[in-house]
Amino acid sequence: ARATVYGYPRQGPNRELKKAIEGYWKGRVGADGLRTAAAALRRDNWRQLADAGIHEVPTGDFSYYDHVLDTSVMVGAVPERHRQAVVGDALAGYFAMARGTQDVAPLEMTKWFDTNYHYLVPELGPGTAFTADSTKQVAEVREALALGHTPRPVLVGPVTYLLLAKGAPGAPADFEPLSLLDRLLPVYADVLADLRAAGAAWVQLDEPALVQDRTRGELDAADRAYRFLGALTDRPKLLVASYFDRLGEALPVLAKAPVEGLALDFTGAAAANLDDLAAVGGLPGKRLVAGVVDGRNIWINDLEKSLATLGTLLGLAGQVDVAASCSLLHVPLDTAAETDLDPQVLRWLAFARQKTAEIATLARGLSEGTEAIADRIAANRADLADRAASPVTRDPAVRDRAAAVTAADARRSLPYAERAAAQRAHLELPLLPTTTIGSFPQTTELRTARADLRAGRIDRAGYEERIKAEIGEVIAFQEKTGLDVLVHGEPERNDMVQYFAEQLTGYFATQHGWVQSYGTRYVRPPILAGDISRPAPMTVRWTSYAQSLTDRPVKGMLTGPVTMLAWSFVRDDQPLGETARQVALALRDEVADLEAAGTSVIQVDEPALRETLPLRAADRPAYLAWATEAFRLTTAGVRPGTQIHTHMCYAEFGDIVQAIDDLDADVISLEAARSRMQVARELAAHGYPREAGPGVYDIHSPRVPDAEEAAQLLRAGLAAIPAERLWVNPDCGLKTRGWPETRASLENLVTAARTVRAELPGS
Ligand code: THG
Ligand code: ZN
Repeated sequence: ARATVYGYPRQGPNRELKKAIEGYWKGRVGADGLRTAAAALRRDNWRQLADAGIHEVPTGDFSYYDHVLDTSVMVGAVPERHRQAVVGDALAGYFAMARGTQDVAPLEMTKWFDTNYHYLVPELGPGTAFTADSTKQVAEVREALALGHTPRPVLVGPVTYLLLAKGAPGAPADFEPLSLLDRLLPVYADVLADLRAAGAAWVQLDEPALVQDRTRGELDAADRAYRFLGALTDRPKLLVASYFDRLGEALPVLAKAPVEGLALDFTGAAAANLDDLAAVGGLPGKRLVAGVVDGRNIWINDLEKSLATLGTLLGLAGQVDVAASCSLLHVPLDTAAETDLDPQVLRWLAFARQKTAEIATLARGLSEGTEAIADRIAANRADLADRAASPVTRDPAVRDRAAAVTAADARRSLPYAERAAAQRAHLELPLLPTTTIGSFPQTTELRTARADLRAGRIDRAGYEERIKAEIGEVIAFQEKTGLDVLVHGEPERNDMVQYFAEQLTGYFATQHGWVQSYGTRYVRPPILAGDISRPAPMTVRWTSYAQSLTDRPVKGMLTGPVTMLAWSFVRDDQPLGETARQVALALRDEVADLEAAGTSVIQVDEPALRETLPLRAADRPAYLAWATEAFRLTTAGVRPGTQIHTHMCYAEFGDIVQAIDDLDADVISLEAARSRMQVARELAAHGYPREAGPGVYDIHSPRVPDAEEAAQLLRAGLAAIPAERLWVNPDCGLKTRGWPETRASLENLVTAARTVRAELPGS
């Protein structure tokens, strides 16, 4: 058995890649400088992998921005509007596709399956003509060979590529990108021939889209694709890789395809692949790459359990190799950089570098017998036992409280209609009330103040003076502009998850645990390691301070339990629903404290509710049940007159409208400006009974909508939702925007609300 990985973090130990690319964008680094920096990072990664005992290193997984975008370039799927830029300067054109320019919009970005990584959506149409450009893939193979490695190029497979694409602007509404398969396959054939000529013995084709529910037609397309590619004579050996779940109905298709290898995920629920594989008679004579190390969470592997799985698999394939379940792109680089983390907790963690070592150890154990790795197994057993028995992971008070939760705890005391009357009397808001989503611009001064505090250049009192001054300005601006429900602007928060994680017992923060979210943007997901409790109020002080400056209601702002889990590394030793319940109870206390301090409007954001939806429909009801229960547990303890808001920001709500309803929030704000209020119509079609604020201002662009444009969106909203239940707000928080466009846009938003109010019957 050999050890292998499908991909490695791209950024480098100190996010050197981010710095080089952003430097190139600002003109501080030339194209050659960027290429040199990137080559050095690839060299260091391959060296690290080879030294750890990885025998075939991945190539082509590196990217300046995104590997799906790289695939679009590889197959020549460059949208018309980016052609000119690409022809002029390939690198500049590449970034034009990724980020847009003054004149052209970028490709759309969306979530990579249920991870927090975002890819650029290929735009294809009936007229798309694919052409092979294997330059990048071939160059990386040559580079790795020159450094003495055995490269295995990793490509997005043709079926997944098409299933992730969308119709280009102007394509017929019923256009299906998968209909282009027969045109795309010869281009893959050209690339495979080039890779063989360059010296690649194996190529990996990633097909994670096949772990989702697929139609017969889509499974047939996969069958056709791999019969075509398998039948080619001028090609390397093919390893088709699946990950993020079990292959299900696609397993028999790929098992009988004329390819030399298959990679399967055996972690978590995907362990069902084991029985499924046995049921199809295994992979006789083929290579099976077994993903037994969790590639997207950060806990150490249970080596003995993995060895047992691997042992079973030995009887099911010609050759069994060991890998992580997916690319290591989704975990931070190295626990050794975490010098501030509790050393006990550190022993429970494996980042990319440690996972690589685990994979190599398992491969050795499989080949040479467990005695060869006896010392590792003993140490692993001790670390696992330490974690299981630690008071960090088991706090009896938290467990007793969670076990005592009743259905009534997750139910408001009165139905919406009666609450709404109490809230109307209490809040005295006009029709079409105006508000914002919570955050105001995170200025350079604020970031600098936080960095100064961390570095000891200013003390806590100095920092807090800065925050107070900012809150004062944000409140004064909102009063002057005429907004109805105000916010404090969140100047004290770095990230909406990290800020709370830092204050909850059971959570641990990293210093260098960066994970790519998109392009050069990274997040540092906190680690939810233990039972969760809240030692002290987290937000009451700043919310109360803001309320002391105004007579209008100031909204309290919290991140909901589902999003707290979705954007963290979550413990894997108990069901997610139990962890969500603990977080919900901690947040419930925060809600109670806010209410007791006089906050009558409290918003609990759940932007991640949609993105964590399980990949397979059969798994969704159970997820939605615990997710909505956790939200209700967070919010249901308040008085009828206290108004609960929530916020979500994804374009596709269609498949979770019922879940949105089940949250029983009094008011929901949603992203809607780009889709011209489509969400409002979807809510109306569902019969959504409560209040909603479909966004009338697209905050993802610096463009300022004028008052008439916002008024028109509002009128479109009114066509779906009656005035008594319609709110006026932007699409999302304003933290990524600058002050000038924020000021102008919110002034126009208030003007629009006033204009449309005056048009209402009876006014
Ligand atoms: N927080 C977390 N996850 C998220 C988002 C978030 N996932 C989805 C979405 N929002 C991703 N969006 C972004 C937007 C900006 C940045 C990262 C993810 C970003 N990062 C800074 C950077 O890379 O320079 C670092 C920020 C920091 O200092 O922490 O700008 O809002 N958890
Ligand atoms: Zn949002």
